[in-house]
Formats: sequence, structure tokens, C-alpha cells
Amino acid sequence: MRLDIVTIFPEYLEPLNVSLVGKARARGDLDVRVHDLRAWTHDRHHTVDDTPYGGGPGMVMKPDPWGEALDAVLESGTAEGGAEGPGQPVQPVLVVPTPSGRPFTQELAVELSGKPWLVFTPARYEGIDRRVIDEYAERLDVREVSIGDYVLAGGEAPVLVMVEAVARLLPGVLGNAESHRDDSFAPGAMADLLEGPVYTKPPEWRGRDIPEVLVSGHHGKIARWRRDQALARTTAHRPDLIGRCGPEAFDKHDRATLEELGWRQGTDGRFWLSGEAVEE
Ligand code: 6GU
Repeated sequence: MRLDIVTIFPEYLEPLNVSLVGKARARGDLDVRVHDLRAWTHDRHHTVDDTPYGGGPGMVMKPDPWGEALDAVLESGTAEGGAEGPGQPVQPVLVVPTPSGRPFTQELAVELSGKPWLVFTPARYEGIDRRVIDEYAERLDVREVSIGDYVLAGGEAPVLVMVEAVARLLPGVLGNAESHRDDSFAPGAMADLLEGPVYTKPPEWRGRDIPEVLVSGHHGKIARWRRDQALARTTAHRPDLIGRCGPEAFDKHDRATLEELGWRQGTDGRFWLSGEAVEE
């Protein structure tokens, strides 16, 4: 997979040299190219922003540097390992980080991990002149995405988040393909529940034991215990995830556990939390 990132803070993307993503790059599984937007300015001050039309606070990123930068990146474009095969022209997906975007979810990470080429455009200030996004949306698959309900000063940290979420899904990057299956938010298996607690050696630490079931050797009991822990954790931290599940998401034992956690089943089969959620 090829990733291009155009930014006024290339050094902000240094973490992409570390850990899982850094190793995938070193192995050649990931081709990451970070570009300085100011390379496509032509004035002495390398100006990338200007005042907003219509007035108001802050500055807006000028369309010209972005247009030249994206044209140059697109022209450089043959992504290795694309569906068309190495050396064939491929169009990237343009990922535009913005707090006004659609939520970045595990589902989108999975979708993007199947693409041969992603181009990210992290912005500073109040964002990029709208015409840039409209222009490239006529030629490319453009995704405006937000990583959560809070406002950051720029899109670079969201790019780090998204690249890590996507890269760990690439074949060979995590090492163990099984590791994805039980991910909190992985579509399927643990059906959108948060993961419960995990333990390792030693069996006693500062007077604290581990749950006995985990050393019982009863794989069925262990799976059931983990499922109950996931239901309790999800009830405490993300009750909305249970509320949106259809009745088919839960077996008989799940329903008993949910009831103990304060959930009641409505006439439509969905669960609602009666009274206070159980505190963790
Ligand atoms: Cl993608 N950008 C900025 N600036 N703030 C955000 C965000 C993105 N997602 C959540 N907050």
C-alpha cells in the first residue's frame, strides 16, 4: 500500500518511522511519502493561508498550493500492489481530515486497508478552501473524516491515528491475523462489544490474584467469562453499543447477563437500560 501525506508540518509525521508502521515501511510493505505543502508555494514567505471570504476568525488554507501539491502527487502515481498490478496507473482515495467529516470507524479502516493508495491532506487553521475538495471529488473518491467529537488544531494527529488503524490491518503487519478477530469494534465475532480485562504472569502481583476461571482449563467457561466481562465493560462505558444491537446479537446466557447488568428487553427485542448503568 502507498500512502502520501501533504502537510505544513512534515516533522509531525515522524512517528510513522516507529513501531508497527515503521517496521512495515522498513520491510517495504508500506510506501509512505510525506510532502511539505510549502514546496508548492512560490512567494518568499511560502504563504499557505489567507483571510476568509465573508469575514470571521482565523485563516483559510489557500487553494493554489494544495492544487499544485495534489496534482504533483497524483501524477507521480503508480501504487505498487494495486488491483491493476504493479506499474499500472491507480487512482488514490483522498482522505481529508476535518472535524466536520464523517466519523472514522473500524469499518472505514477496514475499507481503506483494501485500497492500494491513500492520499491524506491534514489541514491547519480553519481548513482548506472548499473548492479544492470539490475539484478533486470530481476525479477521485474523496472521504472527509473526523476522528471524534472534539476539535484539534490540525489534521496531522488524526492522520497518525488513521494510518495506524489502517496499517495494522494489512496482511503481515500485525503478524497474527487472528489478532484482529476479537478487536473491539471489529465487525463480526465479538459483535461490537468492548473487550474485557486481560492478565499475564505472575499469578499474584501485590496481593492481587487473577480470575480463577482463566487457569481452569475450561475453554468454554473462559469464553463465557470473557463474554460476560465484555458485556459489563460495554454497559459501563458504551451502553449505546448494546442499545443499537438487534436481539439476534445475544444468546440466552448473554440475555441473563444483560438483565443482571440492569438491561431490560423491549417489545421490539432491543435492550434498554433501566435505572443507572452499573459503575465500573
Ligand atoms: Cl480530522 N481534524 C481536526 N482538526 N480536529 C478533529 C478531527 C480532525 N477529528 C476530530 N477532531
